[in-house]
Amino acid sequence: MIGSPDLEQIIADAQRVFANAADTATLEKEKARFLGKNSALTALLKGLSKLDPEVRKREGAGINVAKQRVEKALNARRQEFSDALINQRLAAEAIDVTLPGLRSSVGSLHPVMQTWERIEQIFHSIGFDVADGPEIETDWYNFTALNSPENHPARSMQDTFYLDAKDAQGRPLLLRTHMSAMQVRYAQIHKPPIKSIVPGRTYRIDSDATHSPMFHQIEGLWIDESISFADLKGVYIAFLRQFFERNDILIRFRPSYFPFTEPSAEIDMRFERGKNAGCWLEISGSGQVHPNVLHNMGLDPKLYTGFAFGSGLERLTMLRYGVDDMRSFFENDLRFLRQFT
Ligand code: 2NL
Repeated sequence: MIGSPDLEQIIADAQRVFANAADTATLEKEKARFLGKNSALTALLKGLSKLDPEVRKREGAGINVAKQRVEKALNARRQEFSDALINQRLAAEAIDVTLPGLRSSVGSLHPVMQTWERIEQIFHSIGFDVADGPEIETDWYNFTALNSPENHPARSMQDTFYLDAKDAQGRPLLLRTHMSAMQVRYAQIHKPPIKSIVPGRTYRIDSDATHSPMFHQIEGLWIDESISFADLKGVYIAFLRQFFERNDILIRFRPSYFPFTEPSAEIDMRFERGKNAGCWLEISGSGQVHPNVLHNMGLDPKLYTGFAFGSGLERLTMLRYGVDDMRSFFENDLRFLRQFT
């Protein structure tokens, strides 16, 4: 029966049906039809028992060959499905080694911090020591030592952030309103000549386009046997020229009042060329250290004199980069901040 039309038909049917199976589930279902218990091939094999041994042997061999060809067709289709699956996976998981790597972006210093570091570096280069101290101060260091009378309006709750807590001596604690408090601490533990700058965060109840409740201040102090306003002028103009990286800067002193200095002056500056040319800008407070303050530092006012100044870092940064609203520094808008990287 080898080559019998029956068997050839079964093989041809199986080959066609397997080849047309759309997926593995269909293929495995069709396998039962051609090779399972109720298939034509199984029926033929069962029928062999009724035949003579001679005939049975010959026909059995033929049926087995047919069965092998059906199985071969089945396995070929199975192989096609598993190849397709692997190829699909390979395509999906392909790695493009030419793509740029993923890397986390590098941050940068806030513009006010850049000003801070720049100023430290400039003053350090002309012999000033850099100091830092507590943001929570005592009433004594922030006001009393600085010759601010007990009933001075700057002490009122409106102008300052007071803490509920008190210090060990029961004295009121507050957020420092200027860096002068730290200058007093510094002067108490150093001997003249005292040449220090103290940059830091300061706090006042003040909030509009040119004032922020927290702002950064840098204060400078130089005390020795004969330090005068002339030294202040020389130091400050040298600082401004380095800070703005230009020489066409003029400054002027405008009489003012601070409890901790006498005489006191505002320092105004002016660019001779370019943006803002000819326009006086208030840039710092300054003065000769008041004798009472020298005394509170533990220094003899008859022996020593000195100058001090206090400048806002935000203000200096605004002028250097042409920023016109101080609040931009505190909004954390990356589109603004990235301009300073
Ligand atoms: C301001 C004004 C100023 C000082 C700060 C000072 C420090 C000591 C003694 C005397 Cl220890 N004076 N500092 C002097 C004059 C003005 O700052 O409000 N600037 C933003």
